[in-house]
Amino acid sequence: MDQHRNDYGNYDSRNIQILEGLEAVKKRPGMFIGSTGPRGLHHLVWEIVDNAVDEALAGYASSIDVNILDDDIVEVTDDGRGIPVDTHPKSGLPAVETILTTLHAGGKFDDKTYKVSGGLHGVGASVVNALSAWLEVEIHRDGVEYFQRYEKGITQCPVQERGPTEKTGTKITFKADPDVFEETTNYDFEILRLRIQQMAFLNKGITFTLNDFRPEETQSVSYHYEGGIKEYVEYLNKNKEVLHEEVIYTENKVEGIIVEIALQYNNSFSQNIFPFANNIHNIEGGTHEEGFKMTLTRILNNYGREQNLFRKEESLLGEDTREGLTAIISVKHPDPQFEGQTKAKLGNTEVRRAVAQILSEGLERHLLENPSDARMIVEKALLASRARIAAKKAREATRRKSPLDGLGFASKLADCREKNPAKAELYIVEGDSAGGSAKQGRDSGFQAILPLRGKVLNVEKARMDKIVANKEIVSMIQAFGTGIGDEFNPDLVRYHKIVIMTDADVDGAHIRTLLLTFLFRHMRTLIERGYVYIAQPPLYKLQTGKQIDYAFTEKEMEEKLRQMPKRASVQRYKGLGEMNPEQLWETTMDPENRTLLKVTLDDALEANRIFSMLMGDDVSQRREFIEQNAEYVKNLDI
Ligand code: 1YM
Repeated sequence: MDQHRNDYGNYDSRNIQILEGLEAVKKRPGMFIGSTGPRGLHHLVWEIVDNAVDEALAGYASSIDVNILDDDIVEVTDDGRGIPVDTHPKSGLPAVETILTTLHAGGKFDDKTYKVSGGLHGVGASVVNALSAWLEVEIHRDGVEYFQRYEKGITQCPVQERGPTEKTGTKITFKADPDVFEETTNYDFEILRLRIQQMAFLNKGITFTLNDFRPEETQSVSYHYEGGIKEYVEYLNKNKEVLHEEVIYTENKVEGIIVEIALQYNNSFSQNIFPFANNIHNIEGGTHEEGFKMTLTRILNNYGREQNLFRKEESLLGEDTREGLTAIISVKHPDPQFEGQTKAKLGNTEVRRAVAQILSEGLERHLLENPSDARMIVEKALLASRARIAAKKAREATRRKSPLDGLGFASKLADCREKNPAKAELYIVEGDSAGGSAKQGRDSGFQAILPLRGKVLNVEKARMDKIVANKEIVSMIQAFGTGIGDEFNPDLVRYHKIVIMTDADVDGAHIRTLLLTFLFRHMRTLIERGYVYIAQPPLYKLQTGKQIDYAFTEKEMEEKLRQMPKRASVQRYKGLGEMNPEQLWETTMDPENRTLLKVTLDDALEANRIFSMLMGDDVSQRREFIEQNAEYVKNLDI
């Protein structure tokens, strides 16, 4: 086929440019959508939804529907003005065809309009088109219905008029190209649902509907939050005991930047601040979060001082004012600059000022109008401050003096010889007997073993002074080398693989959840950097004569049993302790054979909610979750 021939039978320089753009996307899809794995696949949906959200934020659309159809087809509809179809002066093509076939022609069509919504990649609909086996657009605009179809990004027909219409809006239907998304083209309802719900929270007043029409899994959800992020904070605090009934909410626009802030304190000890820029969660924070923290500390100190709530010499540090805080900061900026390791940190310096100004006004007013809320909040921060000072001494004991130094009171660590963190592994093992097997079975060159004997503290219910008094936690902090609290420094971590190895029973699952909760609440960066793993010991040993094999699931065991020539004996491992050192090495610790599950936190907000639920006080919520997610909990724990 002639690469440069267009659909109207001839070719021109403009068409060559389009094809070159398409080729660039197809050659390096990862550059445009991050990956061609499941993440990249779902990203296609977000690119199209973002355009619909922009139309809604501009005030023209009120409903956005996402439908998953059979055969991995997705359909996104809005009730906005419809993408324009008139001829675009530069390309000489209809506007709709231009935005669907030209790279970077997304919303910045002319400088009058700007995209508010837009993912990390923010590459626009043309990339989705290029990476789709086919894509169809249906437009209802000015009383006429229009249609166009593309295959692998190439226009199949001129824009067609299909007759009169009463509605207005845009529908884009596409099928991801299986030649590009080789791993999978199957959409995960839960991934789509979570992000759509989040978009509904972040963009108040818009109705989002997600329908799964696939025959096996027909289901449907709809979200509409009149209160926006105020309702988001209520939702995040749902399983917690709140300190004041009303969520503090403030919103304004300065220098073209829209800022919305919602916050509410609960009686827990963890801080949960979630900053967003243009609907993207910035896990590394940035200027909006800095402006927020700075201002919160200043305002609460001022209030406490003015109301004589402090003992003399007393003042609040930032961390004191964030204990038990749930907050959403959402800014919408015409030209966001992202930086940091994951490009998920907001860099625009003017945002710091905008957030500071808007939070100052809103929070000061709320405190003055609600003196009982104000008192509760400042007193909670004061308690945190006093506990911090009390904890300081205890924490000093957790510092390692030198790597060779005896580890103080709690050392059960069997360290490895490797000193390069990138090559060193730490196994955290439940129980002394399993710890013993692991110590004998390991390769002491690069594998360290830390057996846990006592009960791991539930940090969800403990303040720092109690945390640093827990022997098991202290021995972990010492082994990691990172410190904790305001001294926490992930760059000092001594192992880039921290492997949790517990029994495959209920107690093991409980200990694992406690450990993950600790890491999530106090060492989250280690998880974000991909240093935390879960070991997968086998559940069964199959033996015929001298031949031994292992199975990790019941299904695998049955299958292997069937394939064995003679009758085999089956042993179900109840604990790690039942394996001898060689078996433990072979099945679970040998890098050549083992499987490790990496713990990821794709959605820190959801993980946060789940941890609060699993570890908090509300038993009925927890039971319901476990019943609904039994399989999931068994496999991944979070
Ligand atoms: C299902 C996806 O893309 N909706 C959508 C897109 C546009 C408009 C309306 C729109 C924008 C403008 C004027 C404007 C876009 N138009 C363009 C471009 N839904 C979906 N709804 N009229 C309609 O920005 O001025 C880009 S996106 F460039 F053609 F105007």
